[in-house]
Amino acid sequence: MESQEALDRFQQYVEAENKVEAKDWMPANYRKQLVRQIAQHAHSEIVGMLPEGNWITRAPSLRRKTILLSKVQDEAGHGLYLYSACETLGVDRDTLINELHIGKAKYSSIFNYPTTSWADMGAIGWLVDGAAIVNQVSLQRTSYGPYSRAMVRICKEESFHQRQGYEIMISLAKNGNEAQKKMAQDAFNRWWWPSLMMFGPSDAHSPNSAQNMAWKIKRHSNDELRQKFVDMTVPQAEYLGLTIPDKDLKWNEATGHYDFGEIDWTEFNEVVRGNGPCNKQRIATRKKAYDDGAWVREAAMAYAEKQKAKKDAA
Ligand code: FAQ
Repeated sequence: MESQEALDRFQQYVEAENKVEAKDWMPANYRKQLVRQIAQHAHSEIVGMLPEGNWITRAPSLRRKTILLSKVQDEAGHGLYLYSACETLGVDRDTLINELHIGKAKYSSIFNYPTTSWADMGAIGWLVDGAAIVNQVSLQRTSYGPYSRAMVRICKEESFHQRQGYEIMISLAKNGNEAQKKMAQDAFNRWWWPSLMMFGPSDAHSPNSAQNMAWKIKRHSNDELRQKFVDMTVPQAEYLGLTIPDKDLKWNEATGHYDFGEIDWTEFNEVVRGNGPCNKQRIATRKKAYDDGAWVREAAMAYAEKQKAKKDAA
């Protein structure tokens, strides 16, 4: 049973901007919320490799291929930092991965959309990594130390990712021929709204926000971060000469922000429930990769045991 005194002391500790470390006392629900969010984040990085992985063999040049390959590998690294951060809270990786495979753990809705043209690589880097950075820069100040430190490292890499995506968009939308401009606009039309959905439900419908903001797990609300992303991205789209697929989007002089149209929450909820265009395919691919990799895990364990036995015998 957690005493009110311990809970109050914890609250004061996080309010004073102290970091909570793995061995510190923490409320059971704080631990549970962190495992939920960090695991969802880790799964997103790993499943997030799939839409772009689809284009590695079809990149238009050797330069583009090597850049995309490195980017996708970086996402795997982010997944590993995050699984490690989650393990510091006392859950093991096999449990987390199993929860993803059986549909118990969520991952970001964005990775359930198909990548149908090369311009999607530009749109993902620019918009999806761009949205991820807005969210993750805020999370650098999260109250849990291992998560916060993972975010600092991840953000450095994500900013490269965002720039490589924008550079693809410059080549296609600004410097490209008519067909390339059309391809860039089509990718933008398909990725704009799902990118806004990445920030989660509106604040009024976000059950986890109030407590997690109080504990400083989250530092900004879903709507605050979404607005920040819109304000940052609209001028970038204008520079590219792209049309924002939202007839309600307009600058609001009074608020100093862009107003934008209503997100299709029915679509968002369907995708989160597992009924997006690619949900089944994504999980099936992950499960197959995991099963196909069983021999690698077994070999690594056998090697570690052999080394340990040698060391113990010496
Ligand atoms: N998709 O109460 P809230 C990346 C769920 S990384 C699916 O507002 P919360 C890098 C939510 O889990 C992208 N589910 O939840 C990359 C909750 O469900 P539960 C991932 C969503 O946690 C780039 C329920 O709805 N980033 O992209 C989504 O306070 C390119 C109620 O929502 C992170 O995970 C969604 N979009 O706020 C990789 C960042 N939104 O568990 C490859 C860390 C909400 O109660 C290529 N996470 N849900 O059943 C966060 O900041 C937060 O968890 C939010 C959601 C903001 C995502």
